[in-house]
Amino acid sequence: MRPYPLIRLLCEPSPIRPTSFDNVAFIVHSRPFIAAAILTTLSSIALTLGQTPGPAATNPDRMAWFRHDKFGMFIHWGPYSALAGEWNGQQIPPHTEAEWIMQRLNIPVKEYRERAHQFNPTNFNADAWVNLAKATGMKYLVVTAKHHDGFAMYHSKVSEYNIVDWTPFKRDPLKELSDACQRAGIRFSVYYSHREDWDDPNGFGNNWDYDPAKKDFSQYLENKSKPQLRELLTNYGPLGLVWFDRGMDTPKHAAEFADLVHSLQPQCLINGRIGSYKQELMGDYQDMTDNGMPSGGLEEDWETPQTLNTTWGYSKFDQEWKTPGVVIHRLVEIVSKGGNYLLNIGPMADGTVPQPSIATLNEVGRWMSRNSESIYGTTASTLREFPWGRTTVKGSTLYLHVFSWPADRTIRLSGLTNGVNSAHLLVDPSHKLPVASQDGNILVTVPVSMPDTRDTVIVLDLDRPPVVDPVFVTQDSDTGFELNYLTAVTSGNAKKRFNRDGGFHIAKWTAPEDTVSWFLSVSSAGKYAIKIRYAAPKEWKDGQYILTVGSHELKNPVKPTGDWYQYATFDAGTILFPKAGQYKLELKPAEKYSHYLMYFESLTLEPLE
Ligand code: FHN
Repeated sequence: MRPYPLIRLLCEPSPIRPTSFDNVAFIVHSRPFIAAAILTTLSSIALTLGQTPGPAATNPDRMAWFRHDKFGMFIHWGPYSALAGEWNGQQIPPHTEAEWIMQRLNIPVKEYRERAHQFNPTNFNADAWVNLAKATGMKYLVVTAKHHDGFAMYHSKVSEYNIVDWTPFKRDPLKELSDACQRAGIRFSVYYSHREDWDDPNGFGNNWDYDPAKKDFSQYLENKSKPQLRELLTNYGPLGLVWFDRGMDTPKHAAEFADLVHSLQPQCLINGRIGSYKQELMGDYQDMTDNGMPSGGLEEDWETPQTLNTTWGYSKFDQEWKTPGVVIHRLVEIVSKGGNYLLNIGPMADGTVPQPSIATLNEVGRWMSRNSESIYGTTASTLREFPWGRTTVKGSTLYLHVFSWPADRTIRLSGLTNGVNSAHLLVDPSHKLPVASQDGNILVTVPVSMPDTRDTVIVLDLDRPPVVDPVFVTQDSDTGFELNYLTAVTSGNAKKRFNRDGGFHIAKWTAPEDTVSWFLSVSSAGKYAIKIRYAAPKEWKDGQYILTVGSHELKNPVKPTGDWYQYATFDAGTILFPKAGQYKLELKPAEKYSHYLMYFESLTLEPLE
């Protein structure tokens, strides 16, 4: 079939002409906002400030499997699974993580250890878990080797407080899981709580049994945490990744753990929770907050850990199971935004997986067995979210994931400038679907009834990888513009990123070629006040930024705001849009710096008169 002609949206960038800006004038305000300069101690972060900015070890080679696989199984399992949300007649509060029971109910170490003594999961079958992951379409598995309770779920020589030496079970589930993963072709990985340990007198977190003033954290690190990590990296074959949690407070400690991992297994990935959540995130990729879903557009590798009900470890009280449809939609949503889905199961004390989890995962697996081509190896879609569903991309193939079947049998795609060679149902390539273009939209005609009521996937064979028109930010007649990472177009090293404190921002830009642009559809001519919101530690104070519209330029210094993610708003001058129309606004570093320009959050343009 001949490709359809190039289709363009009405609001395309071409009408933007230099002449649009002829009358634009900038006036630099001399009264900048005073930032809330909370200059907390910066000594602990000085280490990373001098280094090349950015996540410590993003290595495309190492990342290849992670970028392809998309879907993993998380397993939270330990002595807390036997308590199942209750201890001595006391129940953990609703929606509390059951694996936190020791801390929530301040169970004394002695008593928790007694309960751990009785842990005997005689029905544990590693192949059953791994086969469940495989049948669901999951490609990697991350199991708790040690959670915050300090109990090792593998045979550790470092501490007898482990499942082999401390319980009647006497087997090493991690060894069995690692072997089962190898048999099934699933990538084996471990979760290790490296900072938090409620059993160790020097570990972080237990202040009900141990006096924090008497703790020697380095003793814990050197005598338990690092040696146990070394065991895991030595005795369980190649690990896909080490999943750290509740990061180290100092970059120095985090770097020691990262070095340990890479000295023993150079290909092993490290998640972003290895270091402090309040500083520049380290690791090969970033984890969203628990059950977190970004609005979209992130330009770094990421994953979101999510629960199947509301807790990670098993709780007999929590029956709020997600349906297969919800899980499939989340998987697609995450993958359409370029992320990985790490979906948790919380096995019970006897080693079996709760039946509702199995039922849901089996259904998801059925969907994956027909549609996984639209998940594995795909990349984020730059198309907008549509009311009917989401899109994923693989080269010149665009997958339309239709969650709601259109009553008029027409799927409308706006913003895509490509030609379309053909369209068909993924489950039936011989079933070609008619494609047309109308008013800048691509229209795909679908059958009357929805073949898969959860998500029917339609495959579009495009003339080249998708090229999407930029989004024009519009304004109501009397309000201004809010410009943030979502509508920004980045180039060079400027990247849209996640951070634990501020949510999302733009970072990694260090030179004038690292630009961030917005396309504005200005409906009210006139003067606008510009406010810029960002965070910048004091070491970035020599930076200057340039705002450009056409040939008009505004240069301002970057003012330190205090700590890493301490955002503040500053006046950045004014701008005159002489007439209604379309404009491009660009923000960039004025010169090359040895650090990021700023953690940019937003620009607002407020009409002045
Ligand atoms: O405290 C833990 C929690 O128990 C669980 O392990 C989750 C999984 O992402 N991580 C921590 C909280 O963020």
